[in-house]
Amino acid sequence: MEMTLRWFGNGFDTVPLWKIRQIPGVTGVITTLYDKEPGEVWEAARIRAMKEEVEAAGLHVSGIESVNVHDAIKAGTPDRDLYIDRYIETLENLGKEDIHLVCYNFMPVFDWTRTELARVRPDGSTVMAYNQQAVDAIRPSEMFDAMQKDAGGARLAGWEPERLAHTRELFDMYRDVDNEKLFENLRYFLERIMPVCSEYDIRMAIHPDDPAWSVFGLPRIITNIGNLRRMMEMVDDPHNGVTFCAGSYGTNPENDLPEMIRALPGRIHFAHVRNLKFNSPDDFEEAAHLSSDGSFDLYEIMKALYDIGFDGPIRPDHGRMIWGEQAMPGYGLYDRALGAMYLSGLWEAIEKAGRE
Ligand SMILES: [Mn+2]
Repeated sequence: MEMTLRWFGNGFDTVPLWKIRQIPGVTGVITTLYDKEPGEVWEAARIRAMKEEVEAAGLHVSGIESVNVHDAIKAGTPDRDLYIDRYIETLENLGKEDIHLVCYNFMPVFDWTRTELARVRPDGSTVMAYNQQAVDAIRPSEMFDAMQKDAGGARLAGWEPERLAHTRELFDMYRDVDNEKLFENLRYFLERIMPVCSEYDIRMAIHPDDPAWSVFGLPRIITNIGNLRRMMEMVDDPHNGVTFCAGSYGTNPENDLPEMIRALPGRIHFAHVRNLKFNSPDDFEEAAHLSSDGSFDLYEIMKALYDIGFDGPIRPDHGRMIWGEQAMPGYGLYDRALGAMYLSGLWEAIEKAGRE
């Protein structure tokens, strides 16, 4: 495995590359062109400039998170082929620049959903949290405003204001899309992009829906092992793989995380490893990575990744906001650096024990 950190790019991320370079063991970043809207082609020159900037800091681009998929593709509207052509062009440009991992998601309208971006924990740190009653009490059109207000001016990944200004139209687009239709649209998309992925050896790594159930009645399919198996089988190509995000699958306590990992050898291309703390079945908050701070056994998660021979990038995921840091919710430096060290420590111990 390679330890990495997500980086949103100069001008968007509060964390500079030189600080990431100083986290022991972190050799790469998972980055993006944050100003690109879904459906836009990523030009070769922009990709090259991003790569050169990262390499000048002594790091390398381990993968892209994310190249977002246009709603026309997810909803399967008649103009989807145009957007798939553009997606293919972006993949081609990434492949030519020697980038071989792309994370994406297939969530309609809303990306990841939280009801609080800064819940205060007993130690004074703040974290993102989710409460089902709070979601049930709000209209979808209010969700974006609530998130934006809490974000304190930060641009939230997956919550592009340009796109979400049209929440109502977006909901209309998905009116006739149920889980079956969404699966079908995903299959169509994957079948069209697999040739370019094979040509440039680009591993596509779908990110799970977060939380792992339907929100506001919208269809959601990347939620459990049964659906993942279906997705792997419907386009049976090693380039059709997953991002194993512990915090997203873990929102549903029925998902046995180590068991899921063991069921997906060769198809996990990227891992997000973090912890959640459940206060009740309907309420969870993000915790420190340390197992004892939350509800997951991070040792067992890392052990399962080790046992299946996982060799892709891992990144610590959402961190708490600690030590007075001001940053995009979930994406400060300090707690993610602690997370990276903890995960590296677990990995070292597992690896050495495995050699005995
Ligand atoms: Mn994730």
